[in-house]
Amino acid sequence: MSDLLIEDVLSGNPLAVSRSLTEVENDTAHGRQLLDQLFPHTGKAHLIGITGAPGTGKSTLVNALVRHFRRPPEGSPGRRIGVIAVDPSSPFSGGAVLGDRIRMQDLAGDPDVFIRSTASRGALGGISSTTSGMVEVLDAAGYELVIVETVGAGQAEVEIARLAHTAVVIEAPGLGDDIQTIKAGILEIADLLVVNKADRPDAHRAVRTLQNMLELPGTSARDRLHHGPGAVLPEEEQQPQGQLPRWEIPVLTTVATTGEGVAELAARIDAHREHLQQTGGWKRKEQDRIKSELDALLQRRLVDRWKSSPQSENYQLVLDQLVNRQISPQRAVDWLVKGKES
Ligand SMILES: Nc1nc2c(ncn2[C@@H]2O[C@H](COP(=O)(O)OP(=O)(O)OP(=O)(O)O)[C@@H](O)[C@H]2O)c(=O)[nH]1
Ligand SMILES: [Mg+2]
Repeated sequence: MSDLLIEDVLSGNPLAVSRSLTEVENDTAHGRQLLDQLFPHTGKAHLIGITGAPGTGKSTLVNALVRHFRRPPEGSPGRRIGVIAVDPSSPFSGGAVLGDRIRMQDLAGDPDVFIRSTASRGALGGISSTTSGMVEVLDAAGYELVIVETVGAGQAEVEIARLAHTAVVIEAPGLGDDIQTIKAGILEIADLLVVNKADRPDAHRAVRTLQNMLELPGTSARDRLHHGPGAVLPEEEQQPQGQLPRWEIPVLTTVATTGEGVAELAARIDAHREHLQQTGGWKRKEQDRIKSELDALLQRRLVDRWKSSPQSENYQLVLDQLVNRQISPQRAVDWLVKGKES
């Protein structure tokens, strides 16, 4: 495949970007080759993960955020924004695919906004590695903000949000005290918490529940928070000697359908980027992300290699023996990797 396409991707040509995303999404040989060539040009974009339970208003909020970022204050240039919406394969949210398209349609005419839906594959690791590849394409193509929307339903989706520089967890009122994010464990990864649908009467309760949860001992949110949101601290406590300032996880409210609270959310997202850059967190997150991508690719490559080895044919036999307790798990793995007589 031609160098021309690489040049076109790097200059942000929407057609070239779109074609590259398709190659990467399908994990073709050409897609892998593209990623090889694009990788040196990545590392510039601010990656924002938006996650939360189905139907909390993530897509509507992403839409509102993109509009906000595209209407910058007088005198400053608007930022180029890429969005990847990872559609859940779960039948409960099956209708969301069409919904996302419709809601995001009004941004379609803007050449500096690129929106792509991708199907989640259900295979563990599958979503994460193709999604990070797709993020790399948008990053190399010069999109300064790359937003990834995932449903906080499973480990893989949580992983995607964790890999973003800024993880935004969306909640909606109506769940009472039984906030769904606890179950999925996604609260722990939040850099920002948002109660969307704040036009609903019980929104304040959701806010209070989240604030209380941030105070709970033993959660990583608490470790990072230390003091309740909005607490005014004496100067030296805010920044103990030799220690970097702590990020206080805010609990924000939005009404995605009207845009209320969206400017504040956008400002906090920018503030989080500045915080990361000032404290070295940006670099650390980059390293984590690259390491995690390497590990995932390594695992996949090794498993693929094993699958084409003669030993892999024994899998069912070994599994049967293992289930019948005729061999131990350790012996089973030895057999599958090295052969029976090992
Ligand atoms: N009242 C109210 N409704 C909202 C608000 N934000 C979104 N909605 C509605 O909530 C529904 C779900 O919104 P989506 O944006 O599709 O939610 P989502 O989280 O992306 O959904 P999935 O992708 O299926 O998980 C839609 O009918 C929206 O119009 C809000 O702030 N207030
Ligand atoms: Mg959605």
